[in-house]
Amino acid sequence: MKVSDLRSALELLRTMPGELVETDVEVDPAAELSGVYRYVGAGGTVQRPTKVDGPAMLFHNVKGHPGATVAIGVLGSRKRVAAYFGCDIRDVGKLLCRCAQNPIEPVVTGEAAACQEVVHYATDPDFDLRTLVLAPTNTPVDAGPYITLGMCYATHPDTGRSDVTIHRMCIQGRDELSIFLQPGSRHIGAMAERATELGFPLPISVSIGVDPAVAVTSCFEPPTTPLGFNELSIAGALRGEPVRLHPCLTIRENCIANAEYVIEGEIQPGVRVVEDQNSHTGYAMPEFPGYNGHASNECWLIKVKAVTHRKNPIMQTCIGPSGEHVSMAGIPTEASIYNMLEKAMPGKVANVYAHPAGGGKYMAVLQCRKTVATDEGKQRQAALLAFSAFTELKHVILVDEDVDIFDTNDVLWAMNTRFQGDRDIITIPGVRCHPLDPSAGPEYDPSILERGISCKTIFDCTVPFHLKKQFQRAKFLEVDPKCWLPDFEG
Ligand SMILES: [Mn+2]
Repeated sequence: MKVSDLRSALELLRTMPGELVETDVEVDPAAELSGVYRYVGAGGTVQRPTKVDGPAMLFHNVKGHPGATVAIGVLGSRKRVAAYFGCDIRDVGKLLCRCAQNPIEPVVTGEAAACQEVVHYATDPDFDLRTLVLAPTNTPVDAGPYITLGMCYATHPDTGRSDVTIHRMCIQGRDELSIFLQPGSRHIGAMAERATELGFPLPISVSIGVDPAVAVTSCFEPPTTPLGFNELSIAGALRGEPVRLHPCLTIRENCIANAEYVIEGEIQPGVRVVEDQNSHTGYAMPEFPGYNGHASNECWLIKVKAVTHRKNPIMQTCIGPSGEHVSMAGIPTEASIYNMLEKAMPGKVANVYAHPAGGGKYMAVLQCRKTVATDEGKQRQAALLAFSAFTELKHVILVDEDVDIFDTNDVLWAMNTRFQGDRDIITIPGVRCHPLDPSAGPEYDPSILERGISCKTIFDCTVPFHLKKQFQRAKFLEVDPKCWLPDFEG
């Protein structure tokens, strides 16, 4: 079954038992919808109880938005992501790594685009983003309705190179969206800063509800995708054909032709707005580490010129701290770390897992291969390389090849039987990591000079090479369980 857009991805899910649930019961997009999905399948770092690897969900009856559907959790499990990409769950990171090395650039098509079946111009007096775009408010204290899975697409004013990145965007008024661009960001943010220097607005298209290949690859970051590397070319490589773009109607920019919704607008040069200007709660929305993000006073402003969408559009959304974020942030992280390790020490690290407990960014588990005596110590070198490949990484757990890195029980088993705290923990304090880690700041400990500075730590749970014989796991007789249970799936 070929996946090329959100609808074909949902069709694939319908063929997989237990991966998609649907409801026709009315739901309020303001806090209620996310409240429901928190129990059904959010996982990740979300408040417990929640369901890890629960199903994706469709809400067909959303208060105030007749005819529209909300899809949530589409990327919420590694199993689903692997199915969209047609690979084993253990190989998703490696597959993305290969695709990043063999990109296929997107193409602009002249054919009628599905995303423009219905068109609304901001010049129409009835135009209002709040009714046109079904954006949920995730918790009662959020700044407002958020577009959480908008593929922001813009072009650098100097180089003409385009970039796709996901940013949090809050609906602020009838034709106004705030967009949070991390200061010093090397993608869309750098383009907005350059356009501001030149004194003109930056055209931006926001495509929502797209092929999962686009959603995941848009989360690649430097050094794998430096400024000027269009991540849509990795999605193209994943599909073996270019992503199809279509010209927008009101701005000089393209959008993703088969998206469910497209918002066309311009980032206003030099204008900054308060993110919670309507709610005054002080919060933005829940972020991937599992805590409420603080509202920014420095959001950029997008003046919206048009909204286009399919007939009966499907709004795709996610919960910030959910397993879905892990798929999007974590899998490209794995690809970037694996890429770096394969270049520096080919064959010495078998696989990488960006663990959900770190939101896909803070923690990685490396499966190390020690085959000769001189491999001893290379596992720690691998950890250092992983830290340099991905600056936001805080904890690296090293295990041997006989440990299943995707099975947390097995990783913790290695920590319990192949690790001594006083000799196998390596700490590297005072390194810039990530500002959303609440323990990374001077109030936590005066030795931490600034917010976002952390102690990077290696937990070496590998067996010292010379002791390998003494650490053989108890072996069972090799059998085929299907002889006893024909439906058994390992
Ligand atoms: Mn980008």
